[in-house]
Amino acid sequence: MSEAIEGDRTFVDKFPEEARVVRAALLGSFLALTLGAIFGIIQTLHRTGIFRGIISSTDYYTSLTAHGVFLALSFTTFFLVGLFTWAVVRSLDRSLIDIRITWTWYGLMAAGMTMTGVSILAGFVDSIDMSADVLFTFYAPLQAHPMFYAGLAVFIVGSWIAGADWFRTWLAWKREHPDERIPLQTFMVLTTMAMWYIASSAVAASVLIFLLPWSLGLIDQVNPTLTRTLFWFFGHPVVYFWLMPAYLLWYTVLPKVAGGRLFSDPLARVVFVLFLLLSTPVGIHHQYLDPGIAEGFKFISMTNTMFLLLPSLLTAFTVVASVEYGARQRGGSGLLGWLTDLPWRKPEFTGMMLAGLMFAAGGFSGMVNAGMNINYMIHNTIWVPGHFHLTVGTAVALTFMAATYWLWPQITNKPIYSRAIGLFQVVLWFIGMALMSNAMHAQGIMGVPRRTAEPEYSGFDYPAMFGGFEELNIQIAIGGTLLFVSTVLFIGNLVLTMGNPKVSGLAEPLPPALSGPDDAPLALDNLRLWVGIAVTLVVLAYALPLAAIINRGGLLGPGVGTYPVWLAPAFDAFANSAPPLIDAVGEAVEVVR
Ligand code: HAS
Ligand code: CU
Repeated sequence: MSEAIEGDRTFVDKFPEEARVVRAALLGSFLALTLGAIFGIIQTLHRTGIFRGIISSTDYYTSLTAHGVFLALSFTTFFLVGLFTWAVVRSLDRSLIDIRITWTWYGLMAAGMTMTGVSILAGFVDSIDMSADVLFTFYAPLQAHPMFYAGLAVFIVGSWIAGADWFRTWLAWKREHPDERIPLQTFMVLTTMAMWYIASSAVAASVLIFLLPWSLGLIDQVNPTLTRTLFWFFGHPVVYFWLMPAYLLWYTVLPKVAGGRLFSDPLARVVFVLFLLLSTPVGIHHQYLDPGIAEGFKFISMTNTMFLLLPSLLTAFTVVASVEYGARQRGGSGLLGWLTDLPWRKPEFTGMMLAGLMFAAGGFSGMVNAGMNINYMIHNTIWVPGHFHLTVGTAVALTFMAATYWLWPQITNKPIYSRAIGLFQVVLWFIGMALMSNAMHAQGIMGVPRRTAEPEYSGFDYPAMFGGFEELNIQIAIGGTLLFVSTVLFIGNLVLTMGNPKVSGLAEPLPPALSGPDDAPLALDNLRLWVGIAVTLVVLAYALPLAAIINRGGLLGPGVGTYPVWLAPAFDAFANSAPPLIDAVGEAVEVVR
């Protein structure tokens, strides 16, 4: 087969088996997106007081948990596993080792998320004795039905096997290509997964050792500070687990879509290594207001967080430089004039660019969060949801949706039903989020709490800042509604795309970087070295705080022995029988004398 024809083959032509897995993962992701969006519109109308007729305020937490788990955990992760499978197979140009293993992890993840989802949704049905209103952060003292935790455990194990699948495929490739550098997309997948193994170990421990046995009644109580700390050990790096696939797309797909090439492959590798090193030893920045952790540990976490800004600032530079290169290739000129020479009519391009622009704002609100003293002002206010709707809700979600317009045809051979609707949809997301998130930030500064069904309090007026409470509520509701409409358009467009006939000629090969992998020092590809340093940093950041928490509050909370409750009767029987036994022995000794 000639090279030209080879280049014309899409991913699904070359790897039909893998394409099926990628499609299944993306469909799982979009199902979660649909469910999450429904709870989103319910909430936005409920908490702003525009319409409170769909759920009662007591069901608000069931809805909020469903919204968070379906969108933040499920939509993101299913998209990630689909994208990573595509990226590894595409960049290694090689099939996965054993597709049965691939389907196994997919099945585990789907089964786990179904269990978790069912346990949450059951909370709406009074006749079923099951609920999991623990929000997407699920730490104690909130307690869920055991099925919630069991589902999460199965889901996480599935993701671990997925990582192993990609690592093994890379190792097999390495044996076939001993002298070659790790292709960039595979490098990004491997560093992300190495970070994921480190981060998720803590939440797996928390679920399996504490939360699940506690919810099953095997242990009586847990140490809440400990489960919170283990959660945030995972809860911060998980945000980069969502972001890194978006970065993979910004680095490797966006420049191509812009008509250019990636500016620097080595710099991209540096960014992913920095994420591997620095994502985990910072989780305590979510706990600045937790009383059980010493200020010094919080300060260390803040310092590490400020270093963690670096990879994103590097990304802003590299990605914009690559896009500018594309514009200049198309004849763009001038200091900013090149911006007009970009393909703004392409939904994949405009969507990813708007996602990047929003992330610049989300990054700045992240810097505010990260400052220990300013954090006291915004913590637990609706500012924080404002922040993460810019980051995970736009930088990540909008990038995933935009990239779908580019990726879907290559894994199905079907052109998108309407690219014009796609363009409208991504712009609508941007406008909706700009309204909603800006108003959330403003309300947060007024002190409006997050995670509250009815944040208006009788006899209390929030101080007017950049607009009154009511006015900002309306902005939130309009923004939230536009986001819902945007999601409906995205899903509708995709469903109609599925009805399109298959065509040929949809292949979009990715060009090599301007400065390629050979310009990068070999040490960058030494994954063992980076994992070693990452683990060391985590130990340095967490060993002392965890030891202090356990020392003060015990493994299972203050005043509780470290044995399971079901053993307690045996211990009691033993303790009660001991004194009479000792007496009896004493008497017997007397008698013998
Ligand atoms: Fe965050 C809370 C600090 C990034 C998600 N964050 C959260 C929560 C979530 C979340 C979900 O320190 C709430 C958890 C909960 O329920 O309680 N966050 C940061 C910092 C960063 C950051 C310092 N967060 C993220 C990302 C997320 C995410 C990414 C998801 C994907 N965050 C915090 C802190 C809290 C927090 C505290 C706790 C708050 C509290 O008190 O509860 C940084 O990583 C941000 C760095 C980013 C930048 C921006 C660089 C700009 C770029 C744009 C390039 C432009 C392009 C387009 C490509 C420095 C890369 C150009 C376009 C043209 C037209 C030219
Ligand atoms: Cu964080």
